[in-house]
Amino acid sequence: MATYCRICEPLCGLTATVRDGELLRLRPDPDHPLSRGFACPKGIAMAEVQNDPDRVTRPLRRRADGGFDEVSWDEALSDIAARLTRIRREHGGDAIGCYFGNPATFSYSHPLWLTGFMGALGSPHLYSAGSQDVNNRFAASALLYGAPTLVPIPDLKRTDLLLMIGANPLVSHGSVLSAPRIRDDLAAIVRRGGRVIVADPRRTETARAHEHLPVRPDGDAWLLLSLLHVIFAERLEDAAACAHQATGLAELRALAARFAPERTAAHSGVPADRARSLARDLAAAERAVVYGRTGSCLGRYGTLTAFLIDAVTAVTGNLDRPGGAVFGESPIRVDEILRLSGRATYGRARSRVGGYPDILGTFPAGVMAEEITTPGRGRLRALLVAAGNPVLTVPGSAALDAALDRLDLLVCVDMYVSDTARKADYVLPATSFLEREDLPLPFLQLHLTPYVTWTEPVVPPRGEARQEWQIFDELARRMGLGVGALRAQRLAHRLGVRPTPRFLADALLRTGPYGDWYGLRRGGLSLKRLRAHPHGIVLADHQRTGRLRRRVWHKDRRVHLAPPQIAAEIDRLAAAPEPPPGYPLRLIGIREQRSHNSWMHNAPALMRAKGGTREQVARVHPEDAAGHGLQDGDRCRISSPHGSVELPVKVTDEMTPGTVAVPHGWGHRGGWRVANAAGGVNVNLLASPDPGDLEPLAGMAHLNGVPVRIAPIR
Ligand SMILES: Nc1nc2c(c(=O)[nH]1)N[C@H]1C(S)=C(S)[C@@H](COP(=O)(O)OP(=O)(O)OC[C@H]3O[C@@H](n4cnc5c(=O)[nH]c(N)nc54)[C@H](O)[C@@H]3O)O[C@H]1N2
Ligand SMILES: Nc1nc2c(c(=O)[nH]1)N[C@H]1C(S)=C(S)[C@@H](COP(=O)(O)OP(=O)(O)OC[C@H]3O[C@@H](n4cnc5c(=O)[nH]c(N)nc54)[C@H](O)[C@@H]3O)O[C@H]1N2
Ligand code: SF4
Ligand SMILES: [Mo]
Repeated sequence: MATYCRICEPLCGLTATVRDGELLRLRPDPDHPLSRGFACPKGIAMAEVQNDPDRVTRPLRRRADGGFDEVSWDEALSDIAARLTRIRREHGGDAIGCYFGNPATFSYSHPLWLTGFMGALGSPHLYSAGSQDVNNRFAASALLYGAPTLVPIPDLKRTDLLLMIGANPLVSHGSVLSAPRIRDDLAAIVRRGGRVIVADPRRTETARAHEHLPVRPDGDAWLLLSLLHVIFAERLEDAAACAHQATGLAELRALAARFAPERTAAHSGVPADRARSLARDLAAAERAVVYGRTGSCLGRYGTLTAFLIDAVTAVTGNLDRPGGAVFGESPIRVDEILRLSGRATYGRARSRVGGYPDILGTFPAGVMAEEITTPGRGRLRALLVAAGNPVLTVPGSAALDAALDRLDLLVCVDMYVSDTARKADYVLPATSFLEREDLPLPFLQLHLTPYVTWTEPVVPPRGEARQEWQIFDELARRMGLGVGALRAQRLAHRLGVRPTPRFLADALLRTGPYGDWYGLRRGGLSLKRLRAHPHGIVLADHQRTGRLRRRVWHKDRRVHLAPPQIAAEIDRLAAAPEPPPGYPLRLIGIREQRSHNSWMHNAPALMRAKGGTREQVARVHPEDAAGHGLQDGDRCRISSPHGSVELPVKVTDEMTPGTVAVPHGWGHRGGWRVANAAGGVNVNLLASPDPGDLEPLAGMAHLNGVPVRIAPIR
């Protein structure tokens, strides 16, 4: 049976073999038009997650001794609804919060119902993994285009020069971009005579396959400003494109004036001559594009960096052009729906702790701990965590771990007793993606090749697992709340008008840009038509270009290249304080082929290694190892001003000197036995728990470029 993988963004086609309602195996789908028989080891190993004996399959209630009892759904939901209702009555809806993790975004129904539920409570306490990931990108788009949801993708199939900043798609398979054959797409650029330049502090898998540009962690804004400096100083900008598309060019030119490559080299790690030639190459290329991902997001200047990435693309005349950065169009107008329902916001509200601007209605997860511990009106007293494991993924997570004990109620909706769910009053069993119908809603406009698909569940839910939307719907019903984005919807919901997600999906497809308009347009999209195409439908060869004016939300329909927030960030960058003394090295993250954030370490197929089990290691450059008396395989202690962790060292010249890489999502203490046995540490203990240390424009966690020191353990 054909379905698609919902672990990461390529959404590869999978073929599921099912017997008597049980999943026997998953294989790559050779008939999927985009992945064409590709799937990575994680996708295949999802079969082990599906059938994992450690999966939670009945609601669990925590006992005083820390263990869990199985209870019925009715018992669990009645008690949770009663306790939430009491908290709401005594303290208001704004005492109840929700954190949704990365897997939530791969379900079309989960985020809709979750945000509808929070809307009904009128609570601002909505948090997500976005502040450890991509919220800076949305903030930059809000400033550039007036639309936080308008995120360009690199047109890999037609570009001649790709500058990639802080991404490793040969391992991550691409992010904020759906391109299941990205390895081939990158190779094809070079085959056409083009170039792929990978700016990264580590000589990654992607860098090894292409041109590596070694950089210093957290130095990308310096590098990008130096590129702008050269482009402007040498009059290389595409003046016609800028005059047509943008405002603020003269101001941007003035802002970049103080960032000559000779001055930025020490911060970016890129020698001046190399920055100069890179700027000239970007300007000279017929079709060029800059693309950045998590490595460019999780420093101290993430929004500025994301902004400058698009600014370089725009100034060289490559925005909204074939082979440049293009704005994908979705068969469901997600951005318009968010706008109409008042959810496409940036900075409409401010967090109670830290005063951070909201991004699409969410606040930074880095303030959650203090929102729980800070007294006063709006204190967070009850938290629902859905498809997230924040105890391992937010910065300075020891503070959150401790704060969770101060909650009146913690409910986790998960497939496992995760390291967070371990602390929950209730753990509610969620279906896996193989047990639910789906549509890749938020990814539709990020497809390199315009594409749409629908899948039915391939197996029935294990045990008593339920879909998240059903859980939120039922909780709302028991609390007498109406779920919905709009007031009228909520009222209708309370009166019993409860459209299913499937009904909504069909209506949105049919009335979307490719829709059948209920028969008015022959051959148009509907759920019925999609169901007749189990491998999905390719809608066009390329995303459309030349439509920027229609897509930009600023009133003047232009790209704003020099908003005051960005000018202020550039001042902050230029005045950057010295790092704390005694921490000479910089810590960065690393993703591995067989890990997926914190939740796939219980699949035995992903944990096997030559002669034993995989383990988490710190990668260190030979010079740094020698300087600290460390040899390959030694155990070391890595310390920051906020904490310390101990793990083995791998000495490798793929690191740049002065930089240490440690993967996140290890150090398990949940109900997943294989994962617990794998050992390792929670590297986010080294990041700052202080809300004051978040990036100002998007509340991004500072997880890359963290000052650390390293010492052998004798
Ligand atoms: N140091 C450092 N930290 C990082 C990062 C980094 O690069 N460096 N990266 C960050 C990034 S990009 C991200 S996205 C975050 C992720 O942060 P989180 O989203 O908080 O963590 P995950 O590890 O994705 O945990 C997902 C949880 O959802 C459960 N789950 C899986 N599928 C489903 C489902 O279908 N339904 C439900 N209800 N539950 C499900 C899993 O069992 C797991 O407990 O981590 C961030 N943290
Ligand atoms: N196998 C696997 N695949 C995944 C995931 C996973 O956990 N495992 N997670 C998924 C998720 S949630 C996401 S968001 C995507 C992320 O997708 P990517 O961002 O492509 O993934 P990373 O491997 O984290 O790549 C970030 C790169 O930035 C580099 N880097 C670190 N700091 C800096 C810096 O300051 N400047 C620059 N220029 N580079 C820096 C790192 O060395 C690393 O190579 O991957 C997804 N795919
Ligand atoms: S790359 Fe792997 S995990 Fe990601 S969607 Fe494809 S098969 Fe799934
Ligand atoms: Mo992510």
